[in-house]
Amino acid sequence: MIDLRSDTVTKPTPEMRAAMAAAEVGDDVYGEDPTVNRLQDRAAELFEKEAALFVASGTMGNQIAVKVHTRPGQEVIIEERSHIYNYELGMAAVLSGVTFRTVNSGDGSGHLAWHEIAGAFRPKGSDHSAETGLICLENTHNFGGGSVMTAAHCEEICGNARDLGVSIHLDGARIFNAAVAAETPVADLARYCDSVQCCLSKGLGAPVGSLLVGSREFIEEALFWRKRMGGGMRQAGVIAAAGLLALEESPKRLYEDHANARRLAFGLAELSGISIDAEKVVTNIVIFDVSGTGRSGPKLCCELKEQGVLASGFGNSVRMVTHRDVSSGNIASAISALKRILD
Ligand code: TLP
Repeated sequence: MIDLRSDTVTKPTPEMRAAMAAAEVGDDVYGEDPTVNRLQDRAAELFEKEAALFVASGTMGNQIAVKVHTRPGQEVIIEERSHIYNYELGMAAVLSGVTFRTVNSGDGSGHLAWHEIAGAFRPKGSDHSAETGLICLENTHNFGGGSVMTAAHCEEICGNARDLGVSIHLDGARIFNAAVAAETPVADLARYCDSVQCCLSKGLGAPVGSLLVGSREFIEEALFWRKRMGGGMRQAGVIAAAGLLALEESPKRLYEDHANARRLAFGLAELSGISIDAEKVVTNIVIFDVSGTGRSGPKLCCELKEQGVLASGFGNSVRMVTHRDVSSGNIASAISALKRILD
């Protein structure tokens, strides 16, 4: 099977497994796991923020951030197709008691322009409306097709938000993909954000875990919420050891996934009934419209599965994600499989 459903399917490398077996560990709830501490320190250093916290998943990192930044009854401004809004099971309502004000990014990229955010802003003190408590960004934007928000764009949003006294959380599940595509360090892509969540278990290939980074005060509060959510993981150095390798080594090879995604996108653009702007594919996510094939996304994915290719279908679209465990040969095979189905 050629598995293009997500970059979450990557398996740990032999080096990761060796590092996990040899990891020095302690009880992380006492703050005594040296490998977890090294991972957190290294993340804080890479993002040039004061502190970092190792959490079980991207969802946990994002939801802790929403909790720490907001008070119940506030509103969070967020792009309509964002992960925090769509795919975290309504947890912001459950844990933080906030509502979302979603905004559609006019250019389709998933990255809101400041004027789009400003139009949704609600000040404190209204008799009727919930005040804006937080703005969430996503880089790369998953359902924007892995699109990248530049450092300048992020800086403009953060500067304006600061003037309004609103914090910014960045869902940087794939921020290293953004950094490679933009040839910009992750620190610059997240410089003025109050917090960032970065997944180790997607393109970076670790089996488990995410990092939440921010100010010391923010991380101290985040630590309480991680524990309350059952995220105190004891000898977590066993998984943090893979995370350290993911952080140090994996970004160096992400350009290969991006090249494969482009190869895939240009191959797909040739097929009848498929609609995609291949030029817009700059990281590892390829989303294409299949309505011209007379099939829905899920239906086409069922047919692809019979041909040995796994992809995700939703509505009229299909998503394919490249990662370390798919080669350029696999990409050529996936395109041929689709061609066989459509011919
Ligand atoms: N994304 C998964 C699915 O949940 C859709 C995927 O296959 O892409 N932020 C972003 C932008 C994400 O794409 C994801 C996972 C998360 C957060 C959540 O991370 P986890 O799965 O570790 O909770």
